[in-house]
Amino acid sequence: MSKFNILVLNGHNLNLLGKREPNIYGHLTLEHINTILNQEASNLNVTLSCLQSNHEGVLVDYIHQALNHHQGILINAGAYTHTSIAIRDALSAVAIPVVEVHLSNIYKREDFRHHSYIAAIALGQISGFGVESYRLGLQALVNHLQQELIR
Ligand code: CA2
Repeated sequence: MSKFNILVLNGHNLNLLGKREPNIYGHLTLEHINTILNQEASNLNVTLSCLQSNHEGVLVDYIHQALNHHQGILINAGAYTHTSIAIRDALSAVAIPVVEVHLSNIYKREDFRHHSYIAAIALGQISGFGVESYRLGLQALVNHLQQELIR
């Protein structure tokens, strides 16, 4: 059985993690989060491609390029979560299982963060657990892919 390849996508400003607003987003850098995720991936026997962009169209391109390369997508689209029909349409178009994650609990924050364009086309959403949101999201995504294989 070949290993699942998971695309981990981070949207704009997430490259600033650990460098700004640690009261909201914590002290871990994105590089550190990716290291933790790669450790979890090796426990789960999957491989990761971790990408970040501050540009909506680049994120759409990464999603398109996932076709035939990745079996699942773990995404924190940042503020694009609340604005981007383009990213939602790209995720729908490639039809690769998606789990949406957020470091902060978006429902405890401003009203404009309460709506996600991605949630309705995702397997599920995990929000509010810091780096654990990513780890739990990866576990849920891999579990889903493994269940699909034996069905
Ligand atoms: O909680 C999350 O993970 C968010 O996706 C983060 C987004 C925010 O717009 C969403 O509503 C919730 C913002 C990412 C910005 O990241 C920064 C990191 C450090 C300093 C400043 C921004």
